[in-house]
Amino acid sequence: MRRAGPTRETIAIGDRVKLSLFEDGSASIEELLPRKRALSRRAPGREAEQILVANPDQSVFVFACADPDPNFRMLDRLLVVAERESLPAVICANKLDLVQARSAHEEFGVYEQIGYRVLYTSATTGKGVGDLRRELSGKLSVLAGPSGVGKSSLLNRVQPGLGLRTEAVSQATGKGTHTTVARELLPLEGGGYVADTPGLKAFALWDIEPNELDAYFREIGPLVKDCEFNDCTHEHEPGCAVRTAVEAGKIDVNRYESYLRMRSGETFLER
Ligand SMILES: Nc1nc2c(ncn2[C@@H]2O[C@H](COP(=O)(O)OP(=O)(O)OP(=O)(O)O)[C@@H](O)[C@H]2O)c(=O)[nH]1
Ligand SMILES: [Mg+2]
Ligand SMILES: [Zn+2]
Repeated sequence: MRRAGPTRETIAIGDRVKLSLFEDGSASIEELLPRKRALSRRAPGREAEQILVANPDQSVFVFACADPDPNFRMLDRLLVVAERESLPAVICANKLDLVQARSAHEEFGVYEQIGYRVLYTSATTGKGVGDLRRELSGKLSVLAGPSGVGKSSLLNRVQPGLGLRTEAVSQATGKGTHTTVARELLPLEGGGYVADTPGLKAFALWDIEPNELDAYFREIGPLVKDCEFNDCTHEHEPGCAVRTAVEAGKIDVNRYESYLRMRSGETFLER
């Protein structure tokens, strides 16, 4: 099946397949069943889609409050893909122990205001880990985010015994060291599965047109009908309801900046 061609046909974790079973107990994959949804990106360095996890019920986007500092541009792109796929998204603000709780709530609170659940956690102190465990229970979840933010550490706290390898952030670069190398589905004691994934160096959008973006920004979509021009790009047109909302402080300036960058096609770059 790998030889069958484009990456769309490659099997990813979470995929459902049809097997032929042989008498010696081995099996072969005969058919890839249609995907309900997928968390995917543009494959680094190739014109192709790369499926990170197929058929997840929910995604947990993990970022550190510090060490490394949160990359909100990447979070915004992950959220766009989740919206496109109708994939429920939870945000996890980890390493809460490294910052003042108030500043973390200010930074990540922007996402709570537009309707996302944000879990404030520390894999070191255990804070918020119970909430994460409950969130994961009974579903197929994917944890995704940059390297070094504590995805594997959190899962080790959620379920001691998983024994996932973790590694300190590099002092030289301030970045994670890409410790987790394989995507894998881990069965949870409380039911469900969670996919630990290798830290993302980049998360570029695949197959999303600029004019689709309105619908994938929860705070922008509902305003578009109030723009004067129905093909408004929300960049410079007069009578733009989106820019009016940004100027009035009703839409976060950084989210708007993310929107403009995605619109202009700047989706290849990490920052
Ligand atoms: N202070 C603090 N350190 C943490 C926390 N969570 C994880 N760490 C540390 O951060 C480093 C990276 O943690 P990992 O769990 O390996 O990070 P990861 O996201 O799985 O990284 P990759 O597998 O490379 O994607 C380790 O040194 C952890 O001990 C936390 O809540 N607080
Ligand atoms: Mg890891
Ligand atoms: Zn507009």
